Amino acid sequence: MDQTIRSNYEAAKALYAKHGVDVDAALEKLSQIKISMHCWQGDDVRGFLNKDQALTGGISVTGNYPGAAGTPEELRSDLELAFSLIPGKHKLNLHAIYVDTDEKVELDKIEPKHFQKWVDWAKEQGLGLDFNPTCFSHEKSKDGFTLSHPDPEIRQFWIDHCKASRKIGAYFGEQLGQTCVTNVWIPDGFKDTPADRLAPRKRLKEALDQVFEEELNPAHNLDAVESKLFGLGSEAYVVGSHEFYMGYGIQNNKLICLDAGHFHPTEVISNKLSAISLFTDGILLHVSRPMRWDSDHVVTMDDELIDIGRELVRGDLLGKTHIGLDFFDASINRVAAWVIGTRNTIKALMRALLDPVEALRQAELEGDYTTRLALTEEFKSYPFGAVWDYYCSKNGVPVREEWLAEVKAYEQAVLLKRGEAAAAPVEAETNV
Ligand code: RNT
Ligand code: ZN
Repeated sequence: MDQTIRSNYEAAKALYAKHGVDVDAALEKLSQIKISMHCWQGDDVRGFLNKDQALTGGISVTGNYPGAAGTPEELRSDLELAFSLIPGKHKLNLHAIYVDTDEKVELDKIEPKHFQKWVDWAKEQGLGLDFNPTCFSHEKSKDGFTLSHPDPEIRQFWIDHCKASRKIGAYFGEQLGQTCVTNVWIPDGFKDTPADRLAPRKRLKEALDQVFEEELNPAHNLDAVESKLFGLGSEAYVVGSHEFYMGYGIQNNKLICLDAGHFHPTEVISNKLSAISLFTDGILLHVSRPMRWDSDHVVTMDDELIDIGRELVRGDLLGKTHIGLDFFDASINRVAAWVIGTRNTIKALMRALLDPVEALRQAELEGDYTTRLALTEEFKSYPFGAVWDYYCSKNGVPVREEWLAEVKAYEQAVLLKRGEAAAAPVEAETNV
């Protein structure tokens, strides 16, 4: 290891030690945390099932940066580069539309075999897998409803799809020896004020009961449900609201998924973790960055990311929280987007692990809020960068912005040779 990196680390360690922070122990803890990196940043949420289907469901990718992955092989190649630039061993989060098969298969008929190539690859790469049914970008979701659709036949199609997805999740978990989280998110909702808010929620509740009817081994698969406040085209009403899934999750022992972009603009998920943790066995996070709406920008080191890390560490919630990422930006290099967002998430957790939590807690208990504020503010300029450089170097990944040169070289050698970008113009749809 570079001598400067090591000596900077030793100096930083001594500073943190003064406040009782054991930096080596913090890094050991950090190395145990797996981030579930989402595959869909690599191809603008297109997938390989119905490649001509436009992205629907009230989510949107803007930008036309060249080089989006067009095949599973291309996506895996991009992912391999991204993972090689991120310290630690992590997970990949797949969506059902990312099937890798020559067979023409419908969503309600997907089976583990259609994902075998992903499983083989994950084994080879030492990665875990998570999964999601894809209840959007499909002929049968075109009027904006899936599991809560008034037509029982359409509803059944989506129920069958979600059931099939859970089995795939369980297969991933069993094959890879680590639990797969299968997360159900549906876009269902109304653009304008509904006449009946209750009926769709009743239908959704009943549909979910059917989806989750079969008991699966929790060591292989855990189910999660993801709420939302509004989407494009479902501004007035979303069937699967926060209250709906908080109730459903607690009553039925499902993980509640909190997506950072799915609440009112000034509402933060960091402040929800301690409360929800008291009533559930586990939580799933979709770490994202909303900008004025659920825009799914690449995660940056902003106050909310730091606060999410702090809450997980201070509430001792790391053991029961599954940390997934959820952003999609087609206006920058997509591999870089993964690297920036994932490195930031890990770095924010590291910062939280380096906080003088005991000293802060003590000050708070004594009513010494002056010390609490003073320490908090001074720690913002403590040399966590030296610790991060050491951690990257120790894990054999590029230090600081050195990773960018690798991404740029890959862009020249591979991405720019791929032709047209995947994202279709969406201006007409995004006038919000
Ligand atoms: C949509 C949800 C959902 C999706 C992914 C692609 O608002 O956040 O998690 O982003 O399933
Ligand atoms: Zn999400």
